[in-house]
Amino acid sequence: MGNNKLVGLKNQDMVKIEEKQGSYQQEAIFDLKAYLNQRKNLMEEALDHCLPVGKPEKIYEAMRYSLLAGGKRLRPILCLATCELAQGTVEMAMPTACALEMIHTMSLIHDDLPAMDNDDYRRGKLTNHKVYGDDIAILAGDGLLAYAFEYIARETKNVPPERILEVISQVSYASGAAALVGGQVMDLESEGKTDIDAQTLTYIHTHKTGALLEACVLSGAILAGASSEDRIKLSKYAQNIGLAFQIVDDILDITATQEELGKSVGKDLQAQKVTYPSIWGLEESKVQATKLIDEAISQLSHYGEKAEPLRAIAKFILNRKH
Ligand code: GRG
Repeated sequence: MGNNKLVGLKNQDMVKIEEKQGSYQQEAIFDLKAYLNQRKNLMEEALDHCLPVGKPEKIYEAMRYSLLAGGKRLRPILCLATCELAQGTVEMAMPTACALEMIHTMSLIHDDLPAMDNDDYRRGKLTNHKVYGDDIAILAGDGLLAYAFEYIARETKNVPPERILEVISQVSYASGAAALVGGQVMDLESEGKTDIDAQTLTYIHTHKTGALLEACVLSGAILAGASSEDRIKLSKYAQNIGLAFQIVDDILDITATQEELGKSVGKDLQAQKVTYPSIWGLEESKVQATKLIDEAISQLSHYGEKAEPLRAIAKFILNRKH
């Protein structure tokens, strides 16, 4: 997405987009709240069960500390919702959903370390290294990453083995140097540089944030045996919500409070980091996020009612306050 698309928006367009955000907000509050609450509770229970305390206790406690620290559980919820949309069941997708949250959590633990973003708070609690020390925090992340794949391989039931293998391949790709890790490296290398353009920023975020969100959607589809046509549509849905998610994240870093986010705010400005709002401004960033959500939802047009959860999640991503 280049800057050229962003210039020349008429006031009328802005008004329409704001009206749309408002109507998304109204629709979303009604159906989505109950759905997300129910799914979040389901995930909390599954996550609590998936990682019992073993020996040495300290490492399991550190892993559980961050895994069970709350969070929106958006990634596993996306995996379950996509599996159901593609005629699969919650049971088929649950081990993968738990594994995706383990990988997301490990990336947060490592991201918060002094060698990376150096944060004291995450999900409203002290960060892992603040409680357990840098050494155990690194190992808690490593433990969660390894266990995620063990858990998919060992616990997925009633799914043909070739689909499980494909999911493992997809999720490991999304976690590695070609995606999540690579995006983080580019992000670290961009720090302190003021000449980062929107294209580079988009590279960082499609890799650092978008790839795992896409793997959540795709793995649900793969487990259910979705056709390649469906997978293409669902991938496009995921890519659009992934980028919108990050634009909203950048906006919230400026507009939300520490209490709302459960982590330090204003970090991007403090670090003079290039973000979407720093390139486009706040209003234009909202316009762009809205367009991406519209595009995501348009990919679901011929799934009818069945796709309501994925539509609602897309709207939630746009309107979230944390
Ligand atoms: C995965 C092998 C491997 C290494 C990790 C540290 C690192 C490499 C990557 C950093 C990735 C990172 C922290 C990306 C930011 C993604 C993001 C916007 C997180 C916030 O997600 P939310 O809002 O958080 O869904 P909750 O707490 O609700 O789950």
